[in-house]
Amino acid sequence: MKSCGLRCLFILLSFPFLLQANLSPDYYSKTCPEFDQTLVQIVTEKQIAAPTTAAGTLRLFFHDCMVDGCDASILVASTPRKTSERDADINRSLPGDAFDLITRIKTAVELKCPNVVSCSDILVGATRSLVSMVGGPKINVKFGRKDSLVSDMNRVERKLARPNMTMDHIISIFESSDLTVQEMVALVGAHTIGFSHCKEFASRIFDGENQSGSPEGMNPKYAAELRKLCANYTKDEEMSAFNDVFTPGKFDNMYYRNLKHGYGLLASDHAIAFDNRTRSLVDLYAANETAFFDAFAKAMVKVSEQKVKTEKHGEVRRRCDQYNDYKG
Ligand code: HEM
Ligand SMILES: *[C@@H]1O[C@H](CO)[C@@H](O)[C@H](O)[C@H]1NC(C)=O
Ligand SMILES: *[C@@H]1O[C@H](CO)[C@@H](O)[C@H](O)[C@H]1NC(C)=O
Ligand SMILES: *[C@@H]1O[C@H](CO)[C@@H](O)[C@H](O)[C@H]1NC(C)=O
Ligand SMILES: *[C@@H]1O[C@H](CO)[C@@H](O)[C@H](O)[C@H]1NC(C)=O
Ligand SMILES: *[C@@H]1O[C@H](CO)[C@@H](O)[C@H](O)[C@H]1NC(C)=O
Ligand SMILES: CC(=O)N[C@H]1CO[C@H](CO)[C@@H](O)[C@@H]1O
Repeated sequence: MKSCGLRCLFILLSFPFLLQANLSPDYYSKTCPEFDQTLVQIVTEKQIAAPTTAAGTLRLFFHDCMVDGCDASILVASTPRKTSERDADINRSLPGDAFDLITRIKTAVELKCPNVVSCSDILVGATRSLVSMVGGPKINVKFGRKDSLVSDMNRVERKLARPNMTMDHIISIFESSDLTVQEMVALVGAHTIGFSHCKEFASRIFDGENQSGSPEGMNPKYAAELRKLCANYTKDEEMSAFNDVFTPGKFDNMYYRNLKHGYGLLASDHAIAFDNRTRSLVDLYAANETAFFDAFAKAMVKVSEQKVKTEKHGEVRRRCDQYNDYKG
């Protein structure tokens, strides 16, 4: 006791923080120096071969991280006894290319440094690289997450917004994950890439008294095009429309500019441009792409660091779709 003095005091005071995961940008620099280069190489190949990968992976990231933190729980396959997160109804349309990408990176990284790099870190790193690859901001993420020991579909429903929810409800969902209205508006800017299946917006264009007109505030020509595209959607469930009709593959601020002119695809997209709690932020990001990029990158880092699993509550999965103690 005599020999430690101030140092002991410091250790005691910092004890609560020591229980948190120790994330760092160069977490793997000693244990797996090839991690970053391997990841970037595979991400690049995949994005060139399948350009929808970026949007699919970004959405996968968001769905993983919103439900109990970024812990790769979304990657776990259901077993006969338990339906996992990725098979919750809301996840049914999560894209195969993104799952495939994570599997490829994991396989390559395991060959170089077995049992070191977590699946959650792979998903976070891949998302970061893809966003900047398609034109978005540099997101300074850290690593050192562990993968979850549970994945339960019942935890999904309360944590993810749906397009037909009221703005009050959507805001409360983000707030329950400690995200502000400002962070919510910035994060939804992710809809500058990717697409949505017709069923997600069909009620806007087909239902109600304006079946042959257009829903309140939607550009009428745009509505007519969507009705044509989705004419068969109940039979052909794959039919989908770009979230950002003008620059669908580029990460830019066009999403916000679209909203103001009635080119919002989902009801929730349209609503944030007109609700008085969110409208001024939409105006700001529509006018200033740098402001959007800064806010998006910051909010993504926050999402990526919430509720991270430590050694005690997680593991480095050997296979991203199975817990290490899986017995079949
Ligand atoms: C108001 C909150 C949100 C709602 C209601 C919402 C809803 C949806 C829906 C219904 C789709 C279409 C899915 C499909 O048909 O396959 C979609 C796609 C997408 N969402 Fe969201 N979302 C929200 C926020 C976010 C956030 C915060 C992010 C990421 C930071 C995000 C990223 C994406 C991406 C990238 C796609 C395209 C996926 C692809 O092309 O495969 N969304 N969203
Ligand atoms: C919203 O959509 C879901 C399916 O996507 C449906 O189950 C639910 O009833 C809808 N809610 C409202 C209020 O329309
Ligand atoms: C239907 O369209 C008309 C004309 O565009 C508009 O005045 C009316 O508010 C719309 N009704 C609904 C329920 O959207
Ligand atoms: C709708 O489906 C029918 C039969 O499956 C097909 O003949 C028709 O071309 C489809 N229309 C569109 C717009 O996809
Ligand atoms: C938003 O509008 C409601 C009424 O529609 C009003 O009570 C509230 O003060 C407004 N809030 C802001 C921030 O303008
Ligand atoms: C755009 O936003 C950035 C970042 O917030 C800020 O530094 C810049 O001054 C803004 N530009 C304009 C023209 O307002
Ligand atoms: C419950 C359900 O429909 N689950 C589906 C989730 O998505 C996968 C493919 O991504 C399907 O195989 C499951 O049937």
